[in-house]
Amino acid sequence: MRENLSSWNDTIVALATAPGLGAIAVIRLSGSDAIQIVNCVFPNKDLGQAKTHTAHVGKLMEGIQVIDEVVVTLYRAPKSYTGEEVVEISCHGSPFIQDSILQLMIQSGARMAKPGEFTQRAFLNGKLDLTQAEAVADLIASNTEASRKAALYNLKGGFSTDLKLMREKLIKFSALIELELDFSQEDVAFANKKELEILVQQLQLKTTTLLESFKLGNVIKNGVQVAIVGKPNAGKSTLLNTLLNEHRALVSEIPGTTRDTVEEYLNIQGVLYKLIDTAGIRQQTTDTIEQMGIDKSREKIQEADIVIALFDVNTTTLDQITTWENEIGVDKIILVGNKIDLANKEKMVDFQTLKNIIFISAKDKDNIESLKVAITEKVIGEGFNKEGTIITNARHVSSLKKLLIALNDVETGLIENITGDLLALDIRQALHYLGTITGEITNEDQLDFIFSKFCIGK
Ligand SMILES: Nc1nc2c(ncn2[C@@H]2O[C@H](COP(=O)(O)OP(=O)(O)OP(=O)(O)O)[C@@H](O)[C@H]2O)c(=O)[nH]1
Ligand SMILES: [Mg+2]
Repeated sequence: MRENLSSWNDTIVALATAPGLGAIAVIRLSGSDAIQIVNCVFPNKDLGQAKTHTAHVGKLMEGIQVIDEVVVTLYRAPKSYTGEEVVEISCHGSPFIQDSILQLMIQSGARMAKPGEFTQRAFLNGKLDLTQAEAVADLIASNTEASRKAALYNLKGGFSTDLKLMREKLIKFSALIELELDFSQEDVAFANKKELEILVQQLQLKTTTLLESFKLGNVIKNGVQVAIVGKPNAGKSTLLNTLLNEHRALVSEIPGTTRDTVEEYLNIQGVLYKLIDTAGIRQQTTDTIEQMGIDKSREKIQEADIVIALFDVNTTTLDQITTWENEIGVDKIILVGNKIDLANKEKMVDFQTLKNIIFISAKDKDNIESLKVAITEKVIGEGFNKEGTIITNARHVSSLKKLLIALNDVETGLIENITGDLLALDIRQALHYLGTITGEITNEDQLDFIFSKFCIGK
């Protein structure tokens, strides 16, 4: 069991299902008095005698008044989510009943749980490590297949398994080096410095890979920003509508129709994209509102992860396309030639000399699938289907960065052949940062911050 970091001997209660009307709702209690509190208002059976993992039907009573007929499920410590005595009351889903039961539980001695307090208790009782607890929050918040998968992988301990292995190996070395210090008079060497050097290099590589995966992890969690930019009338708003399959943005043959940006979310193959339709960019305009729109479009180009540079194949020259490519950068840009339904063959042959252009008709919804494939490839590249851990949490990134610095110090120390006591200090520092990720090393403020982001009842 982990160190007792807060006063959590009391019994907490919260609604575990979404608030509002539903067929049924679940109210959960956790703490040493959980069973007793419910037992007091559940006259049908003596729950005090009931075994763990059993369900019981009966009436919840407030004095002589029946509040609801419910199913009570018991989980006795330590075989429960939190590791404490847990009771789940499945009641009828009216908000009035939910509220009445919560009040009844509070009158009987429970207190309202803080956000994430159930999971916090699970952590404090050693049921989950910190990355797993954080994965619970991510799983609840996940809104795409990809973010669900990443969270689930971490919940199963995928991420922390990697780190724990690293930590164990390093602890072994730390112990050997500290042993040497005890025998310093006798000039013995327990730790093989060459092996330590190899281990440190492996750890550096692993840490760097984990840090790099955050780019993708962040994208999975928060969505990829895709700006659609181009000259006025290129068909940007038409493309947005086609991708979304709805008439979201205004379309007209008048250049300069879109003034402010229009943003909508789209899910392609389990990844969330934020599509941003922008005002058409032209070199010169006397219209101040249009100019403001153009400035904003340029801002969006900077901010976006991907930029779809859309051009009308009938009015655009090869030079103009090359200019776009240079300005936006090959990494970000997807070149898309629009209005192929109006194009003449000679003009199209011209464009064929440039690779990587996708030709579409936004209006006729022609070749839109190829564009979606190009978008997916751009973000995900080969990285996505690769096995392995994806970091999705900013707290982990910050600890991993510090870990990398500490590992570099160990490496430098080895090269410069520093004394054992200094080397041991650097290794301990690296161990510390590894521990802060999985929660072996933590403090109350940090925990409160992490769990405050959970919803109440989890
Ligand atoms: N023939 C044809 N017309 C298109 C196509 N895509 C867009 N259009 C037409 O081109 C005109 C301009 O389309 P919009 O989608 O408003 O263009 P925009 O790039 O958003 O223009 P601004 O908002 O002014 O910058 C409209 O009349 C569309 O119907 C296409 O693939 N083929
Ligand atoms: Mg537009």
